[in-house]
Amino acid sequence: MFDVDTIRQDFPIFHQQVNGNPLIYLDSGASSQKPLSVIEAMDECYRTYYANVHRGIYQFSEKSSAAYEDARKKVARFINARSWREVIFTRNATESINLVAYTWGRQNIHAGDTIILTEMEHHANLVPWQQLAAEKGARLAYIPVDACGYCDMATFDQLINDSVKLVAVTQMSNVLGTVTPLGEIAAKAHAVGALVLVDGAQAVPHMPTDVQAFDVDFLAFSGHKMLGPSGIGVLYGKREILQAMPPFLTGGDMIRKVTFETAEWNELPWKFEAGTPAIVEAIGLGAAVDYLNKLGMPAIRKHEIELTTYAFDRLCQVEGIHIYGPPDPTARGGAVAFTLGDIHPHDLASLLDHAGIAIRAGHHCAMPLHQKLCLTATARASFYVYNQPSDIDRLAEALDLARELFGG
Ligand code: C6P
Repeated sequence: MFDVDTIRQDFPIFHQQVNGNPLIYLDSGASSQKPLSVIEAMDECYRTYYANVHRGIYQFSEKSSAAYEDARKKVARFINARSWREVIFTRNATESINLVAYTWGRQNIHAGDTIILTEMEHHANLVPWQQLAAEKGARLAYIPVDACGYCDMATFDQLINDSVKLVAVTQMSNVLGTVTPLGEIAAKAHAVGALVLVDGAQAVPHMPTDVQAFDVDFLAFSGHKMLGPSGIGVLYGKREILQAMPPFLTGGDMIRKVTFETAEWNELPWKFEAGTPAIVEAIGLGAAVDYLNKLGMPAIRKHEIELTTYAFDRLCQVEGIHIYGPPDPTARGGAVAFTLGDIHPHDLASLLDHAGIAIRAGHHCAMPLHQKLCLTATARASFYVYNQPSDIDRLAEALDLARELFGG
């Protein structure tokens, strides 16, 4: 059984009150809270064995290096990569996607090529491709999102042809919650010789991930949304593709040999990790992976479906609410964007904050999607392992109160 009361005991942040109320944290889509095991793993490193990695021939450096590389192996197993060499540590999902755009993209995208995205991409998986397309004379095409928030796969079938070199899609929308049909997209993209990059920033923390089952070429995600610290992200890439790519940043650690004239690159994954990496953050991410594995990713997904089902039932009782995205909780994640009458989402968020309820309001870095929905902003509640139905009750009660106050 998924025991939220026990799980909450592991998160020090919930041992306090906000304005005299228990904290109701409904913004894990932006960043998750951290369990004690993550905080302690990082604290232990700083207190007892911290040193730079891959450099020192002394005990602490060897221990730090082993812990850093052990974290990589945990991440590789977590996403079912064929090898730990396919896991590159970056700062976040944004940097992971930029890495691909600047290296593979600059090498492989040419004038007349097409890059397919969806209409619900986060700016992190949109702006780098806009930049690349403008530089190379390539074209962006979008899989439309229908009125219920589902991908229009019939249009995808029309878009996919020999000019397509990359399909870069979110696995789960941070606004609509929509889960993208990755298997179908990857099969059809590969059939025309295109590569598939998946923005897993919202999905990897919330459901089992298997890069081999989906046969994706690149997967980008961030540690801070999956109980780990900020400052650490992951780029997974198929080994043969990573091997053929030029490096992203150059400098220390990513080289094998340097002369006054030239340099040879290190082997994978270090070829893409120039300079001193986020050592302690990687160790924290490893501890987060341990924690998620202990709960079990299938159980985490089940809990999220149950919470989302409850949220739809309960929030729909709030007069004037409009919830965006697929109504089927099994076809979506637990990011629930909504509007309440004509109350501005920022006003809603700040009113809820007084009651100790943290939600996000704005365009959630998905401005084109909001333009399509004819909205400037939405309010968004997003759930994770420490949320429970009573959090949604509190949210619904606060929204009722907001409607009375603002007359929305
Ligand atoms: N979305 C949200 O509140 P970074 O910032 O690099 O860790 O993650 C970027 C990112 C990429 N893709 C998706 C689908 C995302 O949701 C995010 C981050 C946060 O929705 C902050 S804007």
